[in-house]
Amino acid sequence: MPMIKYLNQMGISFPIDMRRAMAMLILLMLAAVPGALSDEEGVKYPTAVVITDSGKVINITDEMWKTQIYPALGDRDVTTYKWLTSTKKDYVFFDRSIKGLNPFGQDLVEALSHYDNITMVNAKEAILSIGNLDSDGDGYSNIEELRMGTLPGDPTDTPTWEKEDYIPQYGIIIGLIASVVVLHFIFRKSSSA
Ligand SMILES: [Ca+2]
Repeated sequence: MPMIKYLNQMGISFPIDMRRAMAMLILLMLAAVPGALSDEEGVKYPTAVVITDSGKVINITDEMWKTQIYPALGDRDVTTYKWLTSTKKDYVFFDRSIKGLNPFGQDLVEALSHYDNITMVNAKEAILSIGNLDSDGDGYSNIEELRMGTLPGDPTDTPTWEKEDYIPQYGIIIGLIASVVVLHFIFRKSSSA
């Protein structure tokens, strides 16, 4: 209970019922925050198999997704949108269950088959080479979506949806901070009265 402890350290005392109510409020809000804040560190990306034009078979492993392909999304030539810290980054190439490739991921793997190995530079070129395609068929090209922060492999995520995706996350955090500030002043006032 770091919040409560912090408030108590500030020398605020208040009736036990108020304390309980406040604890409930903070618990409810903290319960809602992890989904918005966590980086989902444990995600393991599925292996995709590529047969290159020269007949070589390459397994794109979790490690290769993370060390060669995802970093290409951080290249300014591709996009300046901060995909690598986005909560949606796992769904750039994969379906919502992260078990298989979405249409954009499939097009990328197809584009990668023209290279003899998977490097960050090749991944960047491959992403740019399918930039003008509209892999998910939602009317926005892949590169437009990558630049506007929507998923190029998910037709339900288009630039018009963008705002709805952000407001809930920040709303929770702003709400949490605001309620702590307000409670602080209420209790300081009541304890000095
Ligand atoms: Ca699209």
